[in-house]
Amino acid sequence: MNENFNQLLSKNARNIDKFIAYGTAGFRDKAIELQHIMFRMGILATLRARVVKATIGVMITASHNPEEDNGLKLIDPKGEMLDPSWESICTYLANINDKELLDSINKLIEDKSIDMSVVAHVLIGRDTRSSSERLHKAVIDGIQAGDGRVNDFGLVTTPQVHYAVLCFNTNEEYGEPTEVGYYKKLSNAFIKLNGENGSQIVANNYIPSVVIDGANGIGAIKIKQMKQFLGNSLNIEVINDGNGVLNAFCGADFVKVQQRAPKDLQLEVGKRYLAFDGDADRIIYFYKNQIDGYFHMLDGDKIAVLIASYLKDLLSSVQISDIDLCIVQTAYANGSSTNYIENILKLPVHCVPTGVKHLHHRALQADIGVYFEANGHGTVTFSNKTVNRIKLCSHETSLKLLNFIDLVNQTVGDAISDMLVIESILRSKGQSIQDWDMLYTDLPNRNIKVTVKDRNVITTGDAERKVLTPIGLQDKIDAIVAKYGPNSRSFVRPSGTEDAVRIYAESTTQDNTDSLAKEVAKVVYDMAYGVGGL
Ligand code: NG1
Ligand code: ZN
Repeated sequence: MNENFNQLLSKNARNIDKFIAYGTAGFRDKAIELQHIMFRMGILATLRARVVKATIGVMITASHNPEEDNGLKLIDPKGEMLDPSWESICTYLANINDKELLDSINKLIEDKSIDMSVVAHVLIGRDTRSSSERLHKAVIDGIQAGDGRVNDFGLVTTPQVHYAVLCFNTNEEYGEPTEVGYYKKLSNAFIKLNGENGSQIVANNYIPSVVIDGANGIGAIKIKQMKQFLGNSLNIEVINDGNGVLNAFCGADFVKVQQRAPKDLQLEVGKRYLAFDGDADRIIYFYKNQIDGYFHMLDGDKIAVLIASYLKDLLSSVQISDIDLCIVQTAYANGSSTNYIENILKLPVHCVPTGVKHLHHRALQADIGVYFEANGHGTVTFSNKTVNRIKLCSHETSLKLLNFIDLVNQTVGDAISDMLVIESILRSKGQSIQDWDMLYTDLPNRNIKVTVKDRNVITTGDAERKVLTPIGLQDKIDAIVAKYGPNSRSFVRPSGTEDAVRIYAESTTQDNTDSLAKEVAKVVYDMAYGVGGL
């Protein structure tokens, strides 16, 4: 450790005696409680970098959560989420006393036989939260305490850090590990697919203009920077671009959970809208329907279906048919989407627990894995074998596929990349957002949460679709669901990012769905507070 270790430690002392765990998306809590965690994770990042002998990433963000929250995610060498086997080490280091810290680090070095002479290269980025700058300094202190080398990306989106980590670790084969490199790679691919003057060219029902709700976050800043690289290929208007409060009544999470447009936005028929979340790794599309005049939303499920059906068509036109193309979802996927994928698209669909790491991991097992959480976080992974097969293919459409692959940020869900992917597909199909929406009709659904004393009393199985403990809770949920008839479904699970239990319900009408969600929430509440005999 660095000779100034104690000095750096005292700058970032642990003043809060509260347990915090590395959850679904790393650490996430009130920003004022995170200083010591950031410092310790900076140290840990240097150790992880030495173990894997590669560049590691750190992103400071609390994504779609409120401005006063913050968080930290660690990014492994291929740009993927931290290896789950290290999550317990993170949790352990985050919760010990300052006095135990140095000994614990030395023990970890010994246990894992970490070669401290290896150069530890850590790439770091942060979002626009007012606390992010201070917390970012704490991570840098940690990296210095661990004698690591910092590569400071400053203000960036989460997917930009994932992208850059992979670029470093592939010797730039994946792209240039800079922000400009990111913009160039994506813009070049988009322009090749859509034309330099795409913004002037209407393709049947496709109009080349979008309105982006930037959630008052980093995505708004970055898409504006990217405009100069995209040139005339797409018309982009950005709203909620930083003048308001981050994620407040706007952004992808607000639109998805509230099932309505961002506050103060008067939707116009014929316009295509989309919302990013606070760190630009989620995207949700929406519009005002010409026929019924209502707000309609196209979520991660509909995005996955659009992308998978497009890829299926392209693969068949280049005559590559024996490819394992699959879609990965979570229990939150709308039942209509799963039904459409299985029965109309006729593609395999896999359900995994919530959290991108689970989806990403399953997608990597396929030749082409399309994965999306219903909340709009997702991407596509292509195996090297598949990319090589497409490269060897002489059919002219294969070039289109290769450009498409370049447009995808394969490391993680990326709102900017996903938007460009979706826009390219809609243009290629000559479709409006309304045409796309007509693929299937979502079952009415509701997502609510109940605050409980200890969310971890609930454990789940079957990809979170069934409660294992407390015993008896699942029977109660089953009995409630049965009252609502076919196509009704509900499940509960402890959130990995908030002190809450989430309740999901789906049924044939919105009224039934809301009442189903409330009934299930009530049994969870009663269970948590000792009412109802569980
Ligand atoms: P939790 O709080 O574990 O439900 C939420 C999202 C996840 C994921 C993480 C990380 C829902 C229902 N859950 O996790 O999908 O995106 O945040 O941001 O949307
Ligand atoms: Zn996010």
